[in-house]
Amino acid sequence: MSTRAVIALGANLDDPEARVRAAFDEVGALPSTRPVARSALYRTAPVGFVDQPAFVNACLLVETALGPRRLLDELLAIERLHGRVRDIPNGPRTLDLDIVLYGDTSLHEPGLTIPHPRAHERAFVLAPLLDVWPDAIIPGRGAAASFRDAVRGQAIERLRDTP
Ligand code: PH2
Ligand code: MG
Ligand code: MG
Repeated sequence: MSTRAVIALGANLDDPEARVRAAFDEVGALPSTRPVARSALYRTAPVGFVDQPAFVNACLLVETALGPRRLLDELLAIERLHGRVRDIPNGPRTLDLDIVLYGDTSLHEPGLTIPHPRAHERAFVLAPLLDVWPDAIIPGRGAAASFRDAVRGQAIERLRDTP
């Protein structure tokens, strides 16, 4: 049995655009996982810790038979392949891979909250999410599209259509 999951990709160090492109391939090649749709790439202003370079953000829709915890472990391994160092919370990174949605699952465990708790308030997640899954429902919150207006003021720029 497979589940539709949305992975958010983000990078702002060491050729972020190339890293996000590579990560589309790497996540899509995970075992028991099939890539379904890639979003456009977006250049986005940093949120949270603002004194850092602009990000490149995107989303990948997959169908996967991996459970959420196994999927997270695989994503963290890909981050490590990209030399991810975790020092400043919300700080600069070569690659960040977050599970935004995993079917209609809601779960809250140490190190893993699904749906991503801030997805609905961040344009850099919502815009690419709507590219790959316009009808997506964020469990406990409602239609992803219903939050579009609320994030309209946030600085994001469509860099490139679906690569
Ligand atoms: N990720 C964060 C914090 N801030 N800002 C942008 N624009 N894009 C991100 O991916 C991002 C962020 C923590 O994961
Ligand atoms: Mg993140
Ligand atoms: Mg993360």
